[in-house]
Amino acid sequence: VDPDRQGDLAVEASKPRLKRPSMYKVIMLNDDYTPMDFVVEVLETFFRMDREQATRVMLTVHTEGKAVCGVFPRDIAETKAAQVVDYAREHQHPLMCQVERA
Ligand code: NFA
Repeated sequence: VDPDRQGDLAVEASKPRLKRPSMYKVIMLNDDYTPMDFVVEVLETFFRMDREQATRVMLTVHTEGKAVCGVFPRDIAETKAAQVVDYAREHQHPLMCQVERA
């Protein structure tokens, strides 16, 4: 085989295994103790929401029990959920997030 053609043959020999990453929801759960303004700050900081959007999502969690904060590839969803929970713990708040397949 002409060495200059080897790369092309290798490409033909392997299937194009590109797939879009599976997406995961970061879901925030209500609790009785975390202050509303802290939740708004978390949503602004970790999910890049503006004040109005963050307030809306916070109130949805408060009244409905939970809400989706965002949808991300798995690693990013897991990292954001962990960052939120770690940050809440640093401030002695019981705020919880969970990750589930979108
Ligand atoms: N339920 C909390 C309160 O009344 C506010 C809250 C909202 C907590 C969203 C967690 C998530 N202080």
